[in-house]
Parts: sequence; structure tokens; C-alpha cells
Amino acid sequence: SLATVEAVKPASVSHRAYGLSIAAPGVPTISLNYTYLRDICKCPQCVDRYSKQRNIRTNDIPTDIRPRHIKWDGEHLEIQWATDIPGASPDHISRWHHSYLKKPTLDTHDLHDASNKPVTWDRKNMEEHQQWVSYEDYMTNDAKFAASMRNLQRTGLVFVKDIPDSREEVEKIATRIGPLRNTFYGMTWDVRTVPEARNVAYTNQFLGFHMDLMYMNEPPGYQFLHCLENSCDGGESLFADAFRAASKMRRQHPKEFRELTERKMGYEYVHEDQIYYNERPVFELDKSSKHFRHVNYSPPFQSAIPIRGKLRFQPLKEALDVFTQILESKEMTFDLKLNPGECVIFDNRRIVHARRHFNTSTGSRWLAGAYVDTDAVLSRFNVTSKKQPD
Ligand code: AKG
Repeated sequence: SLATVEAVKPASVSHRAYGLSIAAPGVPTISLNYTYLRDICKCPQCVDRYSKQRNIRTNDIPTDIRPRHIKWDGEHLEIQWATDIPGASPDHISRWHHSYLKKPTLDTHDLHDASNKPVTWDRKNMEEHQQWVSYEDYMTNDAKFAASMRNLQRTGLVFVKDIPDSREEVEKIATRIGPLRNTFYGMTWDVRTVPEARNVAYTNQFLGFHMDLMYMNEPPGYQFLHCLENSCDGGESLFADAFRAASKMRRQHPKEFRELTERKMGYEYVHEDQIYYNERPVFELDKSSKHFRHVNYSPPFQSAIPIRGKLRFQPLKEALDVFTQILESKEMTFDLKLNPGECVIFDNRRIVHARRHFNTSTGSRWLAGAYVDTDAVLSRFNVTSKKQPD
């Protein structure tokens, strides 16, 4: 027999053997199966109120589960069950707000969430709208910190200023967002010239646009560079939004663009005691093929181009020429010289960074660096924007 139904007018609740629909003015029509509804019951018997982890398993729900009573108050749907999971308390009530029913899952990895969609930028945008936050506000003012997180999510590049002069600060700035990502460079690391450097970053040479650790399976999502000393001539930092450059290339050079989505580059870090290698295309698109997931660009760490079958080097080389030209154009490249007490935070899977040659006889240069993984940063974005459904 069918369930009894109680609904505020003018809502209409239609229920059938396997599911129900609610049509009410002002709320989206909800149509869901009973097995699905039973599965997302959030009552304290089904979901532990402290750990928020589930006590029921999807496979335990009888396929023919039925409601006894359905109630709709204009905002909430309530169901008492006629048949249920064996052992479930007969008096438990499943209750949901319609907004939860409309979207019961979180999209933490969907960077294209409507509210914090990436807004790509070029040099002019960045010169006019750089996002600076004082260390004091970043560390102690939750609203201003949340605004910085929103800016970081949108533009992939923010700056902190007025930082105390200490090597310890980069860790404090990074862990305000999430735990440090450890790598063979250390929990935090120093960018300084050293003799016989194992990394071109640790010289005074020009270091062209790149992303870090492309030779790892899971490159770090976000990078922090805190400037402690920068008194020498040169040593300016350069940044470009690779999503912006890639979008332009897609419009103007579709054939070359496709080459960089289809062909894989090899990236490596090879020393006697360390051998890291990974292959990835320069452009990674999301499922819809509309948006970018990552750009993977790191010429200094490139290996030989991987050959699969017939060697087709020329089309790839031409595609790289096109992308590099767009990326390095005056239109795309934003530059500034970091001063002591300033820290840049950027999305290492979207923003390319570079630095100009510096003259060590005119002064000193020292940056302290750190990484935080994408998961931890996305979690912080979610918490600070409070977009989790209730
Ligand atoms: C890196 O460590 O990845 C760098 O690119 C260093 C940047 C700099 O020296 O400004």
C-alpha cells in the first residue's frame, strides 16, 4: 500500500512504488528514488554525530524499501519508513533540507564552482588588481584571510607583505592554509646561490617560466616564496597565467593547441641518489573539455620527448613555440621585484613563474620556499567560503 502524504499547499508530492517527486513554487522540483533517499539519511542513527561517518552501508538497503509517511513543509522533506534496513530503528525519521536534496555532493575538486570561478588575467589586469594582504591581517583577521583565499582561488596569485624578518615565517604562512608538503627539497627550502647547484634555481642564472616538480606523480598544488633578501641587481620575479595563455592559443592556434593536449612531455630530476620521472601533456582539460585542469610546463626539467611509435617531433616543437611565445609576450607577463618581508603564494598547476638573472657582486638574494598540496588548499577554500551544504 502507498504511503500517506502531508504537504503544504500549493506543493504537490507525487509518489510511486520506487520514488517520489515534489513540485513546489520557489524550490527546484525534487525527484528521487527511495533507495537513494534512504542512503542519504543523515539522522544520528545513520550518521555518527561526532565523526560524521556513516553507520549504514548502501548494500544493506533493501531494493524494495518503502515509505510509511511522507511530509513536506515547504522546505524540508521528511520520511518515515514502512520497510527498512534490517535492524534499523523503526521510529527513525529521515529529514533533509531541499537545498541538500538538490545537491547532496560537494564538488571540492571542481575549480569552476560558480562563486569562485577562476578569473584569468594578463599583465595589465595584474598590474591594476594585484592582491596584497598584510601579514597581520592574513594571520589574525579571519575575514581578510578568507578574502585572500577567494583571491587565490580566482587568480591563482596573491601576495603577503610586512612579514617579520625570519626564516620561520614561510612555514607559518603556509600552515595557516594547510600542512606543509614534504619533498626531497625539505619541508621548507632555501632559494640561494650555492656552488655546483643541483637545481638551476639555486644559481644566479636567469630561470625561465616553469612549474615546480612536474617530474612527480602528484606535483605540489601551491607554492610559497618568502623573500628574505633581494639587494642585488636583477632577481625580479615573473608570473603568467598559463590558463589565460592556453585559452588564447586554443582560439588562435587550434591545431597546435590540440598537439599539446594529446602529446606527452617527459619531466625528470635525475641525480646519483634521486631518479624522478613523469610524463604529462602540457594541457590537461576537464571532463567537459571546456576548462583547464592543469597546465604542465617546465622546460628546464624536460627530458627527451617520449617517443610512442613513429617519431613526430616537428608538430610538437611548433606547438611549444606557439605556446611559449604567447606565455612570454609582454601582454601576458607580470613582473615585480620581491622585497624582503614579502611572500608570493601561487597555484603551481596554473601559474608559471620565472626569475631574472641577478648579480651577486651587488648584494644578496635569499628566498624561503614551501609547498602545500591542492587537497589541503581546496579544503581551506571550502571552509573559508563556507559553501558546504548544511
Ligand atoms: C623555484 O624555486 O622554483 C624558483 O623558481 C625560484 C624562483 C626565484 O628564485 O625567484
